[in-house]
Amino acid sequence: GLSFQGETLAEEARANDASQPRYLVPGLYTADPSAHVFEGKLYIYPSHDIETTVEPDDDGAHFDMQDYHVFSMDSVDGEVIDHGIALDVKDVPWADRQLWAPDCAMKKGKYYLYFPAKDKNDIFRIGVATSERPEGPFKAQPHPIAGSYSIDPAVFRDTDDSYYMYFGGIMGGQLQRYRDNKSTERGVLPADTEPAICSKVVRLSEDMLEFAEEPRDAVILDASGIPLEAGDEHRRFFEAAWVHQFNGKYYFSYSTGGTHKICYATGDSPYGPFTYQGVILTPVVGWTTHHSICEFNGDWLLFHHDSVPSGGITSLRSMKVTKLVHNRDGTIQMIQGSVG
Ligand code: FUB
Repeated sequence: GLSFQGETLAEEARANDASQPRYLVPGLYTADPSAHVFEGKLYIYPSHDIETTVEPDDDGAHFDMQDYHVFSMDSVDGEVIDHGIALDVKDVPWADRQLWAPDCAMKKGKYYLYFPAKDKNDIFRIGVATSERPEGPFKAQPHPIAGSYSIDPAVFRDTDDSYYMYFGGIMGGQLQRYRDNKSTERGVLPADTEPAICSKVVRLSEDMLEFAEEPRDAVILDASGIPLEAGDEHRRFFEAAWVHQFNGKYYFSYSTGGTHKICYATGDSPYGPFTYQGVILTPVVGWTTHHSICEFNGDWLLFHHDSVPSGGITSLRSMKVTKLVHNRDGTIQMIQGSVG
């Protein structure tokens, strides 16, 4: 009847309105979407979630991903093209399992896919694979990046064409096992009143295949200039770093892990320090939250994921896109996640 038709039309209107979240790939579980504009199109580099018999544990063993697909779109409400398998764990000589959140960068017409995986000793490292095309296929380097550790690489191209990688994630991401870029005996989290563990930031080498220096801490300060404390679980960094630039400022955004928020902090240098500003995305359905931010055809977009389409299964996520708005004062308007 009429009301049914009314609902259908309302749903269609919603599907065509980019200010409402849009699930991008109904047929495949995808997460941690890193989006970039390459060759005038949107390219998305997500994790590829799969059903697994691996038992869930606190280290995230059930996030047992084995390959990456790359997606592209001509417009934010246009068709999403699945370019198929861009890299498979069996073609990465050093990697054993768990292809977690990747990112891609372009330099001089070449494409570099950065990805975390556990090596044969169950230690997360970050690898790089190269291609002539943004959609791949990518060919992995024989070894992980020397000096790399932990997870979630995100590569930011600065206005002077230097490239910086942000990386790290605590708990299952193993970042707590390191101090001063060295592995410690076991991973101990700092006491609640000690400074929080920071995301790492490192400039990449000219050839994009190595670190050009020792990774540094991307420190997040509170409004009075004091580093956030480890016990400040609603604001401190957990994983999923991303950096974008707006009006000359560097915006460092990240997940708070167990409090399930995407927050952001701003600074004047790609190295930070960054001053905490607020929440970009409130909690979504599923334990993890992970995003990217990019500008395309004059719109700022937030790519993220949730577990709504899988009925709430944390390791079966679906990526979505919604518009993001910077206010005139440089703050970002908070976006409501799928919880509440
Ligand atoms: O997708 C696997 C891991 O879950 C990512 O690397 C984290 O950021 C979290 O989203």
